[in-house]
Amino acid sequence: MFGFSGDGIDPILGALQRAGNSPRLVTARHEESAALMATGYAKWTDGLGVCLATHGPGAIHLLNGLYDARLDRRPVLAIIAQQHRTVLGSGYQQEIDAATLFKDVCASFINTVNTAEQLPLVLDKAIKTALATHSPTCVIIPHDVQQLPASEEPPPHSHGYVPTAIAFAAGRVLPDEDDVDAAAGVLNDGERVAIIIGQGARHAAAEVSLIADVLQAGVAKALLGKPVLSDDLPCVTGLVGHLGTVASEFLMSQCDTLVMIGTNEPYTEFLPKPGQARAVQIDIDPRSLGMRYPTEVNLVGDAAETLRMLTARLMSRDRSAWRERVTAAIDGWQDIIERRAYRHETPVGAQLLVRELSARLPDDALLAVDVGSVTYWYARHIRMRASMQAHLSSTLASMGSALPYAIAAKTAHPDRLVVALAGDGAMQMNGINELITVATMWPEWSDPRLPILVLDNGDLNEVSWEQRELEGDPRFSESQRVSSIPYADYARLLGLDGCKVDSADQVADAWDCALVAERPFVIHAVVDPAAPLLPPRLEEAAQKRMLAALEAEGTETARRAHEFVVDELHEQQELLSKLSMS
Ligand SMILES: Cc1ncc(C[n+]2csc(CCOP(=O)(O)OP(=O)(O)O)c2C)c(N)n1
Ligand SMILES: [Mg+2]
Repeated sequence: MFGFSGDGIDPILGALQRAGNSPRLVTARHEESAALMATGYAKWTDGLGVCLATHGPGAIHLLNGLYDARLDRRPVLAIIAQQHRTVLGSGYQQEIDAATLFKDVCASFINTVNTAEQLPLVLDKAIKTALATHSPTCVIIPHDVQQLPASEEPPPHSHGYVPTAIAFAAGRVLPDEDDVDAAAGVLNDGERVAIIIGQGARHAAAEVSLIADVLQAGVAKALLGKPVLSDDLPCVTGLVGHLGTVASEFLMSQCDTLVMIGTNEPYTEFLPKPGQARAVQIDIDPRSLGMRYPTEVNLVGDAAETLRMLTARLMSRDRSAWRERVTAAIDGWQDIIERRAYRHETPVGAQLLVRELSARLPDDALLAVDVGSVTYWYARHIRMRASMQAHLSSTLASMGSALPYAIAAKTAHPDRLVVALAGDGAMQMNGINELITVATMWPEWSDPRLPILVLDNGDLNEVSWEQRELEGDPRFSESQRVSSIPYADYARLLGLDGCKVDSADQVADAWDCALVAERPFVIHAVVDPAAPLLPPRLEEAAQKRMLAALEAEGTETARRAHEFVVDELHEQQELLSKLSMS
């Protein structure tokens, strides 16, 4: 349970203390972080996350982390307090209408407990609903209800009482056989098959890899699907979307058949053009089917089981020429990003830091990633493999996920290496506060290593690039500037370790130190804000907007950025042209 104290939950905290802090309460510095930790914990464990907050301001602070769970579809239970029932409606201190406030984020279940007998049934329902709907739920417990003695006995077997059980079962969801036949028909007809996977494929890596081989298909990943499949597989083109790869862009723009597995990828402009590909979609939730592409056959089912049914119906056919083109696209893209990583010297290229990390990560590492330019570098340069896992706030894309997610990872797996990747803006938003939580907790971790990379580009860089690309505006310094603070020195003040990196030749040593340090280690990397966050395909009008905006800025950084943009657009276009002629 991740939470933060307040008098509204004092009876619960007292009960936890009497129970020897079991279930365990981990205290964050801010309720938003606690809720992000609960969401992160749900992701790392593929189970339930729980957060706890007091009434009024504490409860309000939870909202963003709960929306993270809702948008990324994870089960989280929020337990919040309410003032004493005797004062509700009076406009009492810290009295808010919590049920109304949480109604949207916890739409699947929210209830106020009014008697001690009601508590078990409300908790059971809240937890089962969270697990069944992969969404956050909320239990509100007024202060005076928390103070009531809990009954040791089951409820009486009489009218007005409901006995419940803790047990939860999810069952199997399988598609209709006829639908699977129809899907197999589409795939058997396809010559150039593309697969896109999301987090819904997370228990189906072997099945995805097998069907990709049978179909000689390329596999692209949505951001949430990145940890699902090893980047070392020869069919994997990398991510799709604005932060995706040119190899995925080739795959999506040239395929004649599309298989979507457990994904709600929002950037549909990077999928095939509607009408270009015949499409089959697999999702466990029928509400998601046909919601991102005009699909021809929709299969409701568990990804692994559905893929097994589907693969058994496929005919073998020579599609090796297509697979060779996909492989050439992957190779071409790898050359491009390698060059990009080594292009910047001083300031250092953030890509170099992430790439050098990737080469050093053990197979069971856990990566907690933030929202910002680092998301691009994680997407493009980290090679997921074996039992590595990585999580971030993807659909809500809330800044400030890295540190809370890292703490949740260490809480779930104190024996594994966890690495956090964050921007300077995210670090100043909540990261430096949660570094205090890290400083409190690390001595109890059996593997105390937690390298934290802070990309100090002095900028809210991702948005600066969005200002240029989407609005054609020059970077607005007043809204974008981030002051540099000594992150590594601050870490050392807290009893952690750290170092500052401001040239390319220090990068390897920094990682080598951080990865063997006997305590959490902050790498304060002063990085180049001029590295462009280019999508794999950029329309000509947007290219012009972006370049004009950079010209209008008139700074040395903008001049360098302009040069990089021209060069990188050219190399992307060159690769795409070469591939489409092959
Ligand atoms: C809570 C929140 N506020 C604002 C944004 C909009 N936003 C997306 S990325 C970004 C910049 C992040 O800056 P930083 O952490 O320094 O990373 P950088 O892109 O500079 O590497 C902002 C402001 C957001 N996604 N979440
Ligand atoms: Mg920044």
